[in-house]
Amino acid sequence: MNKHFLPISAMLSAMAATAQERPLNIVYIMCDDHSYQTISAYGSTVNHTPNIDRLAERGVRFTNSFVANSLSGPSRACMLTGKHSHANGFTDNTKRFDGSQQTFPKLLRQAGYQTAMIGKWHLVSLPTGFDYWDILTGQGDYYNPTFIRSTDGDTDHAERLQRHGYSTNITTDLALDWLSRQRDPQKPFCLFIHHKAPHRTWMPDLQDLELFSDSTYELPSNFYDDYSGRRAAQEQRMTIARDMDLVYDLKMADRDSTIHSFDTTLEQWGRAMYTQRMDSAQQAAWDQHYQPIIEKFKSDNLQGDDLVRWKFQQYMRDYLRVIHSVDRNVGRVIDYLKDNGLLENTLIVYTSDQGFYMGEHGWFDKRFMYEESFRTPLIMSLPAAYGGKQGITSDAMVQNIDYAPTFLEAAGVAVPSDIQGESMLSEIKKMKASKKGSSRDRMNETTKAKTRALYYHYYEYPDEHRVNRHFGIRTKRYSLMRFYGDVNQWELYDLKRDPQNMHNIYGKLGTLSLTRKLKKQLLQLQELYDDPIRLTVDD
Ligand code: SGN
Ligand code: CA
Repeated sequence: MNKHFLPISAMLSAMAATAQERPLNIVYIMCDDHSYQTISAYGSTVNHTPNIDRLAERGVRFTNSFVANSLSGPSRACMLTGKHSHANGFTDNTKRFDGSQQTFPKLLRQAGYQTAMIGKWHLVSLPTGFDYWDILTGQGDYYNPTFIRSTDGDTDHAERLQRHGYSTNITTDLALDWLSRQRDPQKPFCLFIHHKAPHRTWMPDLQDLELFSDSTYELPSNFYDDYSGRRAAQEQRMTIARDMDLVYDLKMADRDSTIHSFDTTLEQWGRAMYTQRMDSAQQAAWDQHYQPIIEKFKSDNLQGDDLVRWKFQQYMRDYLRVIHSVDRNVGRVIDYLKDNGLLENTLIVYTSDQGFYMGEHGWFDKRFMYEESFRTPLIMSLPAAYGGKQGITSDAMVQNIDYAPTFLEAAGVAVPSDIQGESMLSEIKKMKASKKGSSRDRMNETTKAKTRALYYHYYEYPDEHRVNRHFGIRTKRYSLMRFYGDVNQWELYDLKRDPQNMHNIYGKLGTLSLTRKLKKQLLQLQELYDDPIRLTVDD
């Protein structure tokens, strides 16, 4: 039969078959410290992120997405290896990643993928498993940042170079340049775009400085948390009131140095940060925005709670400006893929290395197994031809150790048995699976992901914000955590009644059998994952 006379349904299925045969590309966009509270697809009340929302409209938004260890380096190591921190060795930011170990980019590369890593890396050792890498040094700088690049993936060929401009724009420029000019178009690819933004000290792009200047933000309802019943929370050093610095964090680097930090080193760093890296034009634009704020701040001479409230507003404005630039750059990536015919065979992921406090408990930073920092935004947009569904929300319990097996399965690469995470692909293809499988299969698949308990272990203490070490288990309804080291304490939360982790009910009347059950499950997870640090059940 002449193909022009094929019925439309047959033509559509032929098109789908062709798309299925094209290997799937992966674009993995990860920010540093982006809170789900500041993404409109996640119900933000303070800003709009139309481009991140575009991804949610095209894919699956996970509402129960968590990390395994709420800190940058550890999170990245979990993501690369699909293993918890004790298993991949990168337990805190002082460690050095052992790049000789198995990672999913290496496995994809062996299977014929081209791999590239651009932006914040933060694993101390240089990247392995990539054909191209162009990484920010350390935490990276917002302005005129220094990169280390290897155009063939070989560390011996690495070169340092400083680039002019704003980090989020440059990282995106490099990613688009790699896509358009440097990759081999015959091969499928996996591209990491890792932004420094919106990490402390939340420095906006010059073009966004005037945004939100007139906005004021409501304090979270638990901003004045007194941390009663939670000793580790009493010990931390990450409050907006006490630990967020006027010069260093909030940019009140006045010319005559009358505004002081609570710490002289921090003040010196702050003053240097806002002068030394910028060129004269950048500096002038920066000063034009901040100097009047500095002058007003001085003349207002705020004290006590008025000062704390001012700090919160200033923090929010800068953070949201930085997010505005992230969102714009996510839009550039989506547009590029669309304009170049890549949207229909590319899995696009948007996430952060952990969540972040936007004043909840009076805090900035992360680390705790409390909700805002344990959770992380996660959106996965898989093209329809690969079974992806649009505009879906999944409440399955997922964690960043699950990304590696998900990407491997999506690429048709076998998942090694030592990977500890579980593929989320069936959640991403949920509707398709439910049409195909029997109702029993469907139940099993859904129940497992939905009722799964997650394991958490945080190690970095006392630096830098004095959050005690802790591990714990998170079921759909409860969080049980055990702080150890200087503070030895159990905490238990019923998240249905107490979603903000305000009331530690450990040891309270009526919680004994629940606690026993959760401790047993926690121990089972520690055994399953082979964590050498364990508790005894009656500990
Ligand atoms: C830096 C920050 C800390 C932050 C850590 C870890 N201080 O040390 O506030 O908690 O990074 O963040 S700063 O003075 O250097 O800004 S992480 O996301 O990279 O793990
Ligand atoms: Ca981070």
